[in-house]
Amino acid sequence: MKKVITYGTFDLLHWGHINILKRAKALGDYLIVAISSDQFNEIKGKKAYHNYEHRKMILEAIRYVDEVIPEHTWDQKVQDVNNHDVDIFVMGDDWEGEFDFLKEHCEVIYLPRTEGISTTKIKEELMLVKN
Ligand code: C2G
Repeated sequence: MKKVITYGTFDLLHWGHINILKRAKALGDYLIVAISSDQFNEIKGKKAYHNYEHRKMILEAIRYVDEVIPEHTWDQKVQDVNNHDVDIFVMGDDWEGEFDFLKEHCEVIYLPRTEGISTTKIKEELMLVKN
C-alpha cells in the first residue's frame, strides 16, 4: 500500500485545497493529512477562521482523505514519514524546494498550486462585500 502525506492549515476549505488533496491521493492508495494545530498556526503567523477540531472534522469528510493527524511543529515531518511508513510527501509548489531534506526518507513531490483561489482571497473579497 503506497502511503502519501501532505501538510497544511486547510482553513475555509476551497476547491484549490480539494485539487491538491485529489492529486495527492491519486499518487498512492492512502492519504494522510497533517493539519496545523491552532498553536502551530500562530507560529506560522496564520489565524484560521475554523479551529483545529472543526478543520479536522471537515478534512475527515473528504473522500480523498484517509487519516488526519495534527501538525504541531516545523520539524515533525521526518518522524511522521517514518512513523507512518510514508512513501510520498506532497506539497503545493509554493513550497518548492523547502522540504527537499525529506528526499532521503521518501519521494518528495511539489504540485502546481491552483490559480485564482486562496483563503486570503476569500477573506479579502468578503471584507469588500461587508464594507
Ligand atoms: N494550495 C494549492 N492551491 C491553492 C491554495 C493552496 O495547491 N490555491 C495548497 C498549498 O500549496 C498547500 C495546501 O494547499 O500544499 C494547504 O495550503 P495551506 O492551508 O495554505 O497550507 P500552508 O499554510 O501552506 O501550510 O508544514 C507545511 C505547512 O503546514 C503548510
